[in-house]
Amino acid sequence: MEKHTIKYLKDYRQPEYWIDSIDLQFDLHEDHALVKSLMKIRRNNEIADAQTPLVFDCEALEIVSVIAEDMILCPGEYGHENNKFTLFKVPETFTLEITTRIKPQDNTALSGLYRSGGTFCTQCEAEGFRRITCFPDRPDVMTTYSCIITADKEKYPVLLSNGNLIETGDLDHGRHYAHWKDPFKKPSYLFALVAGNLVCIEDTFKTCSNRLIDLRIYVEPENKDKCGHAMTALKQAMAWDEEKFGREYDLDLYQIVAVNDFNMGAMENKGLNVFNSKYVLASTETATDIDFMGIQGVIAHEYFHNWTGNRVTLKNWFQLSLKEGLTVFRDQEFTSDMNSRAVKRIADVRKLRAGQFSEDSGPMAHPVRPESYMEMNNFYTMTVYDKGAEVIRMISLILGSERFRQGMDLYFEKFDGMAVTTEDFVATMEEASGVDLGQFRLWYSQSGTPRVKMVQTHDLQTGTLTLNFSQTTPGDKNQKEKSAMHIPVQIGLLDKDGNEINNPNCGLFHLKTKTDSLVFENVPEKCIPSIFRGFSAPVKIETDYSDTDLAFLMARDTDPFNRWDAAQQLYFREIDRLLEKTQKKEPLGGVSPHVLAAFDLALDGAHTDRALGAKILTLPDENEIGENYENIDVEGIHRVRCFLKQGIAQQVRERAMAIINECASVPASDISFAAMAKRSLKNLLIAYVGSLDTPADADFVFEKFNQADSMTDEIAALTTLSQMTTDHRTVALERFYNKWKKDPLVIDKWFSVQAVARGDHGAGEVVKLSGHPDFSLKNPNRVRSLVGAFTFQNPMGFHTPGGEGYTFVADQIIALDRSNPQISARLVSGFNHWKRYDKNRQSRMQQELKRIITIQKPSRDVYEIVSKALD
Ligand code: 0A1
Ligand code: ZN
Repeated sequence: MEKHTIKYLKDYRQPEYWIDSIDLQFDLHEDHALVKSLMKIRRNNEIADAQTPLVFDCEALEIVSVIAEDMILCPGEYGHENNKFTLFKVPETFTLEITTRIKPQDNTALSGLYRSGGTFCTQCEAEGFRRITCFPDRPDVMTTYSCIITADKEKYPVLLSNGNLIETGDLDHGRHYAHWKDPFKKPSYLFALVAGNLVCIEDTFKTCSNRLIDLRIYVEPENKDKCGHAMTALKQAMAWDEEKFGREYDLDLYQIVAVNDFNMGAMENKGLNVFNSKYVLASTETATDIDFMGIQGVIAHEYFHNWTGNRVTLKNWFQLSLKEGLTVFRDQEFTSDMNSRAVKRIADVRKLRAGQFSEDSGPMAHPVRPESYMEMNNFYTMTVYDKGAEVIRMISLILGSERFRQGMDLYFEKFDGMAVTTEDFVATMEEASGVDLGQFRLWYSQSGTPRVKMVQTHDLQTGTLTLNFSQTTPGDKNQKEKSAMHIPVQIGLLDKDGNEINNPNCGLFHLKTKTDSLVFENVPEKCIPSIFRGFSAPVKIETDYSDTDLAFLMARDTDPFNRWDAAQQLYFREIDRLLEKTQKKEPLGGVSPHVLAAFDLALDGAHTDRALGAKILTLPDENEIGENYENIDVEGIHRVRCFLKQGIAQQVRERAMAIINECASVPASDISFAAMAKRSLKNLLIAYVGSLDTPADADFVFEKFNQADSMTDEIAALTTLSQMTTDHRTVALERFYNKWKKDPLVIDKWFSVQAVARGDHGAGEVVKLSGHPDFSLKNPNRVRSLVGAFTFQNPMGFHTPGGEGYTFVADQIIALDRSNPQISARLVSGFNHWKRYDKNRQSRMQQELKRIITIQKPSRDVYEIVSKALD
């Protein structure tokens, strides 16, 4: 087996040579591309001397020529092995010209220069630039880039790169060229090039200092009418960053290109973002409200990177959260300001609990600032992104918004144009605020999710209410023993009527030791504490609330997040009770009256805030439920969740019908938040009704499907139908396919709907779909829509006791690993928690993991995840 080496943060050294400038020339052809790179190189005298060889990264490159200071070098005069290019002796400063030949048309890994349909495009983060040319491909080498692209004019009329367009012109043989220059120094991961037959929609934005910026979104001609929402979002993001963070855009041009084949969501290349078309293209016929929100969020995310990531960049990849955690925090705040803060917070916390908490308790657990990695692409994780954002959120809470802003201003002032670390960020926050974040730094270095327990003692006689807190974090491979964290707990007290009690100890409590108590005086009457308001820290919370307390908080808490969270706890408890019964083979009886009453009350509340109402009325999904248990009972969880959903549906059917009708009138073209809220409440209630699965309900949902005039309603009805036993199911799926077969983003949805439905029927349907002519392992979106959705969102199907689901996914992983290791490795994590299942499933999953790792030459990406899972 090939040995894959591990890189350690502790081994970080400065680069030995700086590249002050690079002039790139790309000659693009159908069967190859020639890349000429002319670099001005300067020794880093702080750590290198005349004996220090120059070592560049290179991968999958053919070196055509090397010229150092006008001298042509022959192959013996430089080294080229093990993905390194070496010059053994070089002067202090010199120019080096390297020409490489690459094959974009064969690049199925979608890293480096590749083709998506008829378009050439690049993806250089994290280490793709080395697949284009020899270079010190690390983020602390910051260079000024120019780029000349030549290509056939008819096939590739649009030629783009970073920065400003300097010149264009025609060449012989029907070719043409464009010359781009980026005035800002940048690391190689932010380089980008696009060449294709694209059209653009244009707009402008006037900055706070009255500069007019040209905005362009490039897409394939047939999609030109689907870019309006993305453009609106871009302008909203530009205005918001000026207002909230004082950040103005710096170039005169901002370009976005949408491509169909992309490994991730989007990429923040300087002045030339490349996007997965899923996060650009939208019309109300083809995109759901969730898609619209996703586009707004991702467009903003990439835009915000211009300051948090590009102008201030990373010293090394271990610091990834410096840009990603911070930028996610910024995009979350943006979305909150544009829509509803509570609803956004609930969505983010759900994602964190289901995804990041589970990562934190599995074999891939790592701190927000990882200490080692085998393959960097495996560390674009929820821990780095989402827990990273929580860490920034806690800093802003601890400092307060004013001092946080001062800290951010100082951060930009001190580090503009530099490559820095999370430590630089935290130290700057301390410097600007005077707040000690010493213990807080553990959030960056210690992995795992802390558990906080709160027990109340209330002496009504003395009027003393004490909240006794304790915290523990389970040990793992990163640290066997965990230290106590600095955990900010946002607290309020509610009297029996739901009014806020004004007590000096309300507000922010800093839990810093293993145990601590917070004592409230002058509380002579029964009251309910509301803790971790707004989810003030990314921890697992255990409390001594009674069911009545939870129902009270669900109905009355002034903090909307905690109203939702109380509902979740109430559902979890009910599910736990039912689960115990199934495990003891006792009859389930009925749903507890207090749960039904609480649900009914929440339906009342949904009239005033539909979006929040829809969230409160949504049951946790099977993965979220499973996350509460060390040993996961796949069938039990499925069974009791269905039981609970049907029990509720029976009880509220009449009222649900009334609300569904009430919400039916909203026009499809209305994508205001209020309109989206109506649709989400309506479709949630249709799903409850559909869960009853009677012929009459099936007719009702089928009618909704046929009447739908927006993709939101159409896909919602189709999803509900696809979980029912009715014959309408087949008709609807077929009708949907025929209607949308020309639109790949909609067909992705068609695959997903089926991938997540009917897990209790086994994996057969999904296996069959993988043979559908529209299924392909070449397109990452398609893989995610079928195999990803099945693996991660269909626990019953994936964990089919006979192991067919495991075998199917492992087959896909093995096949994909040869073409696209990044996407393949993502799927492996479906097996990460194999030790938490029953013996039969454990051994089947283990067997598949072993099969994957014993294939000939597994990629570094897949090898790292599988070996950690098996360890
Ligand atoms: N920096 C991008 C995400 C991204 C990361 C890696 C990629 O290729 C391996 C591509 C995109 C972001 O945070 O949006
Ligand atoms: Zn990002």
